[in-house]
Amino acid sequence: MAKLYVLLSLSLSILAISEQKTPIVITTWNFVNSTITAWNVLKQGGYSLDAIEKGTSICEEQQCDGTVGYGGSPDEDGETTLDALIMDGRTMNVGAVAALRRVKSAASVARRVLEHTKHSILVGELATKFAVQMGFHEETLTTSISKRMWLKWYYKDHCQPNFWMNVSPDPSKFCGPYRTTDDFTHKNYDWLPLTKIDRFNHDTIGMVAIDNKGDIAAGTSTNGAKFKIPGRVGDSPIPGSGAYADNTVGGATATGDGDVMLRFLPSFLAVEEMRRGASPTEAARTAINRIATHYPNFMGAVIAMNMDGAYGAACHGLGDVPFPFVVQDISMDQYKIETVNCSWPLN
Ligand code: SD4
Repeated sequence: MAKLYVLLSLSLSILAISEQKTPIVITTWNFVNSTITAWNVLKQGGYSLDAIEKGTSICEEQQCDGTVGYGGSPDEDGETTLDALIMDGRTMNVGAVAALRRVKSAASVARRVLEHTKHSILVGELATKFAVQMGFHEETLTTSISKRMWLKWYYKDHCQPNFWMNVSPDPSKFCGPYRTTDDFTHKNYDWLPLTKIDRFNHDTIGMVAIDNKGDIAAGTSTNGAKFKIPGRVGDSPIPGSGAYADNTVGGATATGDGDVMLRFLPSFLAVEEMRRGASPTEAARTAINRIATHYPNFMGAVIAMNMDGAYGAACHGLGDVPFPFVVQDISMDQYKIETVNCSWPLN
């Protein structure tokens, strides 16, 4: 009997080892370098929050496809501003910055908000002041590329497309200052991506990681929407929208048309669906479906992961282009790029 018990528990533990999925990190789009960086933290027994900060920071430094970090997505005034979030699923603590000006390391500033304040989100110029107090360097986020992009939009494209609705510009100009009018001439921006999304036009980095202590963390970093109205805050720094993590369930992160997505807190919804027993894929689909019901033209994706390291994703509005995300877990020798088709039926 004792022998049988030993044998049984041995085979159960072998089963457990072979099914081991954590530590694990998942990352939106194919931001491979960020995934590798986060994985290196996890592999060495590091903390999930460190993996998220380091992984997203690399994307900021490398200006991942121009949509993360400095020198991308200039606003209407030509300035690049940054949004970032970091969430600790062990403590449910959050740090975030939104519309951060003149500081490159948005993810690390978000981490300082989490660790050195009782607040959750700091914004704009005053977030910059906080960052400087925390020892961050202030510098321009404009590059020759972002400057050229803005000059073309302003002078050649006459400030089109833009995010205004029901307004008209000064009659002598193509662009602002705008005034409200019922008889507006500007075309509404109907939540179509400004440019076709392909592998060279990626979006926000969102990451979820579980470390070898079983603690989960999630985070995001982005330079937001191209030619946004100055002061705009997207979904990425909003807890429950850009990302969410809860040690008792799992985590999720989102990318896409942030102004619309943040109205639905898709990351929170995905986590809550998993709490109710949904698989990560089902949970991500529910979150996407909720948005699509109201905004059939929106573009976005959600990736979700439970505490066993099972993960899934859903997306919408990318046309025939599948949505890629990167995964690395303890069972893999190397990261893996997964894709999900966006044309699953919306019911
Ligand atoms: C934003 N969600 O600021 C971000 C950008 C993004 O696909 O992910 N776009 O709206």
